[in-house]
Amino acid sequence: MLENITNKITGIFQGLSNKGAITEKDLDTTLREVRVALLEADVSLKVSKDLIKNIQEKALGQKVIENVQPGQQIIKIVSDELTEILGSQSSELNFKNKPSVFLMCGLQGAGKTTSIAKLAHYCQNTLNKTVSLVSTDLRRPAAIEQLRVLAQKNNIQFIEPSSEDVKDIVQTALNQSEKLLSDILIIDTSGRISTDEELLIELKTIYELAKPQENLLVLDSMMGQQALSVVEAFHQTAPLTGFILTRLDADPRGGVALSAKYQTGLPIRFFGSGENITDFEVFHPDRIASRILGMGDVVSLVEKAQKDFDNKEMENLQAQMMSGKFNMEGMLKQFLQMKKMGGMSGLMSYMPGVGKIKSMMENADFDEKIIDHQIAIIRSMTKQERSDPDILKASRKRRIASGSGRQVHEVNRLLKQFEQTKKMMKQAQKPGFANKIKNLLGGNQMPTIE
Ligand SMILES: Nc1nc2c(ncn2[C@@H]2O[C@H](COP(=O)(O)OP(=O)(O)O)[C@@H](O)[C@H]2O)c(=O)[nH]1
Ligand SMILES: [Mg+2]
Repeated sequence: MLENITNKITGIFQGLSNKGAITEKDLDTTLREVRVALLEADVSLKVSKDLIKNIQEKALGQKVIENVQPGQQIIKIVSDELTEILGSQSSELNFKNKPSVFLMCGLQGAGKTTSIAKLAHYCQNTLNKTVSLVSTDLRRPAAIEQLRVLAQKNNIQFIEPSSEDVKDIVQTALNQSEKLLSDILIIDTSGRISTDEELLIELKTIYELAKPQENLLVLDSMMGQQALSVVEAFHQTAPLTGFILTRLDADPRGGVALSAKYQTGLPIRFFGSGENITDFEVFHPDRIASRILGMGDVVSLVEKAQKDFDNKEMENLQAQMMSGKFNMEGMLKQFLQMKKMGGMSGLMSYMPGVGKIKSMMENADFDEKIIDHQIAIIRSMTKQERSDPDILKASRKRRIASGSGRQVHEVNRLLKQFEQTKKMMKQAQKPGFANKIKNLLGGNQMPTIE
């Protein structure tokens, strides 16, 4: 019975290795689709180009995973790359000062005032910080009233503008928030349809006076290709520390996030997902990455296949062990595979029905470093020694020990372990062995191999 299984597994594995690597043709076809997906998600042209180039380099030559089309596998690589770009920096807000000053900037209608109320609400209710708000938006009288109403409705301290001069307003707010013992002062600013001189000069004035710990640019998800130049203009005027993305509910593609992050390296802190005060969430890079690609299903499919692939490689090793041709080369492969799958305990989690052994091993405090030592020892053996360990006598053992930086008794221990494994494998081929293991594991938990 076991022999049949062995042949079957080996067959599958051979089919797999014949498939080889991702070809340039696979890559071209898929990356063309990815390019369209990026542009449709409003990732800026320059960023899309750069990304495609990076991904091209990464994907070429990667091994093909069985049951997955190369195209699908490339999508996974793209998604990983996007997640990395979107999430490679921590998004903790800076609360070092008291009060910590947060400046919010952005174009008119981007969602600054709404986001300020949301952020204040989040800081008060989730982070237990006290917040004061002030508005410097003197251009639209309704803008100050908007913030005042939002503050009152949500029990947030509102500081009345002290005059018609932004410098005076900011200075007074700094003093007052300090007296109020606020943890945070958030300053609202006025926006424009585009980044004109006047807007930027005013922002610079406020920035230099307030010296904010956070300068957050509020970006509308729907702003499209314009995003890069807006980010650049603001960042040059008053160095940003991060972004808040709004209207992700209206435009769930999120390409703007990628452009902004890629261009500056600064984190996207939060996103707005509606008009209510609680429609505000901490930004999760992986979710946005699959949104941008619009191919979330493919990503999880490939992830699953990757796991199956590791399982297959494992089964192939088992097959080799049981075929009686087991030698040191096989043992080395086994150790390497073990390490790849997260050491001994990781390896166990791939095998169904071995919960008992796993907890036994954990209790026994298995030293994962031993695997590294054993790998080093086998690597110091010649090809002949690996295929026929019987020839290993004292002088060879000494050479191997010094070659691998280990002791002779460790070489001996490895050889003993090898013999034991081999013996166990031989027994496994005898009828009734499966039942023995079954009893050992308790009942019907025998690992099954399809
Ligand atoms: N659907 C949706 N609407 C939003 C979001 N953020 C802001 N808005 C709306 O966008 C409009 C402009 O927002 P506002 O905060 O006044 O923009 P400001 O000019 O930058 O201060 C308001 O009607 C908000 O309710 C969001 O995340 N989702
Ligand atoms: Mg406003």
